[in-house]
Amino acid sequence: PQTIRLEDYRPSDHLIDRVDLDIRLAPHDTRVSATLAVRPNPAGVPGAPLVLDGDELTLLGLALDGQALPADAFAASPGGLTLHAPPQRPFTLTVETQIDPTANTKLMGLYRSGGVYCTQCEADGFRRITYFLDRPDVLSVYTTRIEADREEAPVLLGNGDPGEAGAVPGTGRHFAVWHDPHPKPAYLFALVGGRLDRVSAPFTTMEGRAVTVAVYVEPGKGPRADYALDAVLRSMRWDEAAFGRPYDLAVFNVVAVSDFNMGAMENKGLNIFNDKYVLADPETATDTDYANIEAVIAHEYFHNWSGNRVTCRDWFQLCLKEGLTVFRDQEFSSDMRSRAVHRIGEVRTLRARQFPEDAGPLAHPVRPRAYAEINNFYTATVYEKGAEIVRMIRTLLGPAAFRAGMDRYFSENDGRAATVEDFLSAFAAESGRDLSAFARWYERPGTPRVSAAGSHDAQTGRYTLSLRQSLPGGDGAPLVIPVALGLVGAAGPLEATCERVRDGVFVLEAASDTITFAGVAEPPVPSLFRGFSAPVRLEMDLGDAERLTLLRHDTDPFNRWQAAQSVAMRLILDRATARAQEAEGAEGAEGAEEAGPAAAAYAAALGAFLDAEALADPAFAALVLGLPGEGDVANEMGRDVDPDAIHRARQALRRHLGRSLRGRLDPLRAALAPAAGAPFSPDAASAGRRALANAALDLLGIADPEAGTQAAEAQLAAATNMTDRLAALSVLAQIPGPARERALEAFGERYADEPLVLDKWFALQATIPEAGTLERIARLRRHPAFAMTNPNRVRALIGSFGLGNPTQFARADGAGFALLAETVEALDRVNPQIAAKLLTTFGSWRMLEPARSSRAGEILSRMQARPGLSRDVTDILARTLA
Ligand code: B3K
Ligand code: ZN
Repeated sequence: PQTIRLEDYRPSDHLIDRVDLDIRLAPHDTRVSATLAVRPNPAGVPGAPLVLDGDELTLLGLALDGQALPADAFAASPGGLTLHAPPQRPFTLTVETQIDPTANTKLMGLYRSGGVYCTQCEADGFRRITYFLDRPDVLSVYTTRIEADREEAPVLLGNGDPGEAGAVPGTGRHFAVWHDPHPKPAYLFALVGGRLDRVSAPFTTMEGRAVTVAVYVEPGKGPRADYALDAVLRSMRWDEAAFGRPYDLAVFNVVAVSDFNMGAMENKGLNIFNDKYVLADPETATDTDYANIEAVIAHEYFHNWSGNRVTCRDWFQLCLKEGLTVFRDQEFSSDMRSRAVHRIGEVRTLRARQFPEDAGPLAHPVRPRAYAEINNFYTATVYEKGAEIVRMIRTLLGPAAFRAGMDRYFSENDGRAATVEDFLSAFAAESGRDLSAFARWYERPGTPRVSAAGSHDAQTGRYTLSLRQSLPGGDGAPLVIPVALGLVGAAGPLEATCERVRDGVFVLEAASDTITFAGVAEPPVPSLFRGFSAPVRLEMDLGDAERLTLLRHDTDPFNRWQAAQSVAMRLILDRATARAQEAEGAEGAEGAEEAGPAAAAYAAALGAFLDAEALADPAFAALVLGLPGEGDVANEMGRDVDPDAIHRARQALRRHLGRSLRGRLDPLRAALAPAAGAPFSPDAASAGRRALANAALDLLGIADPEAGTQAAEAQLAAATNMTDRLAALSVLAQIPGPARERALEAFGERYADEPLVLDKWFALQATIPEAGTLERIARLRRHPAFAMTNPNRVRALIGSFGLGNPTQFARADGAGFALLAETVEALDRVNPQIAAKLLTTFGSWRMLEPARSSRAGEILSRMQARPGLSRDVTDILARTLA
């Protein structure tokens, strides 16, 4: 495939100021008539041909200023339309195309989901609707007339504000016209037609504009849309208060569909969502689902400014809208919930998804320099690391200059397609700082390492801290790294001074640097990267006792949590590497799992922590109790990874922790139980209590499987909400035996008609870390609810296996890799985008020990030899194997 490079960017030779669309929906024969107001771009090449993008289109008619074009004036194929010598003045081009939305299983362009017509145009789906300059720097004002059968599609929605609507006399059809006054790139175009229920609410903006907010869902599911509707209203208010950004149309519509390639899409005034991120009620949604709905609703809404009003010049600038909008939705969720708890969640996601990406063959800069298939760059790096960059700007500049920079960025670029340079220059202008060295964050792939060493001089009361940065494989100029830090003593935080630390932040700009604190009477424990102030790996030789001091006394909740994680990580690593060295087969007798004094000290510290604080902040306590994931441990090892050894080591530590805390678990669960008859509330405090109670149940399950089974069965029977029900089922799923099979079967039957709940059930079974799971997955693939055409089902069953079941995915016999590869190959013929995404589960294959990695390599190479793979899969394969 052809490589597209940032350095080759040049403006379009033509612009399209207005687009008038007339779309007549029909299941197989949809007709699209597009009238384009085209003019030469003064910044382009004069006299250049007009080259319109297309993808699987059938051209039915073409006219220039109302006159049919002679055959030799143009060239057309399903993949494009070229006018060899277009007029060098403004002109109108009318193009008629035919498309088949029912046959569109790629879910890009116009397609049908459960009978509902809907669209997905980002990144390049609009060219599957009509021939167009399908690039984000061509902005047009759209008017769309949608026509459909009145029975089949009583609801017709488009971008912008509604206009004329009515019947098409004598046909059983009707139409609606939508006009969007805000110029936008084609990727923000959308329409919806179908039979849908609606919930709505009024909103008045800070400017006094009256807005009607509505959420559309499958018939009968209206009540499940209330939470999402409320989340829209809260997002609108928050963006006004936090960023001064009001909404700008008379309506804001959200539509939930069941077949969707990603989470949701920010089309102007008409956000289209995967129904997983809209539908919620206590019976079917977990606390995590509620939190995700709130976050995704906010994210798409916030794009109205960061993405739509200010869009991207080209796809290399994707982080400009995505990283920024993730930052904005993280801030929103932090304000709605607990900031500390949310921050820990953000970092867990970053480490679980972005760090491995950055350490493997798919690593790329936050602003990539080249791509073969842009849809493969909607990655954790662009999104999550992109958000961390924005967060660092705020840390470096402080909240006031940050806000001023944001205001300037929005006002300078409103209605424009901007670049990362435009973004940085707004902050430079407001703060008077030179951000050119900081800009390296956008260019360098890989996770930087910062190593730290400290020494205390009791005589002078000085503490010296040396920091050194390095980027794997990189020898370029250093990065600008904000290090939020403080010192902690045996009995609490220390008041120490260092003139190079401002507002608690030292900025590491050189490859290495040393700072000195005065007034340090006792040997301190440094608390570095508070709040995870930069996306780096910190290497520091702290002892467990020092880390446990941080857990106890640090003022920074993130580093308190981090301290417990670091101790657990070292314990797991030590055991996993010792195990890996012992000739294998030693699925240790219980005796071999005897914990040493270090594990005992860790468990004792967590016990004391629970006694002191569990009930004061249950959500935080639940996080402190959690061990690093198996993937985190693998990533920390970096090479020669044996997932079985990691799994055993982690399980052993969990078991030890559970047994040590055993006496506390039942009382804790009892203390956290809601009052009988109390109504369910998805708020953060209630969710936190459930999280801690379920963490206790989980420890009970591993410490004492018999008691755990009983408690989980009881919880399953009594649960009044999906959070508690699924948590109980997850505990049972980890304990082989008839109780597990009974519970799984009953759950599957109970929710047979609830696809989103069945997804949880598929995912849970796919992640059981046992050899029998492969057989289970083969069975579930034949389940009537499973379908390759539905991305949620595929992600639930196969994606969860690849991402969440390291021992079985990376089985030594290669059977797990083979399962993934077969699915990717089959799926590639249906939906290449999802196939490519699934294939990225192989991203860390080179980290595995030689036997496993050579199996993975063989399977990937075999796939590469197959003819007819999509560009999406070909691109991921080539990079994964490179
Ligand atoms: N902007 C969309 C993602 C589009 C993905 C295209 N392959 C959703 C979001 O990030 O808000
Ligand atoms: Zn986004």
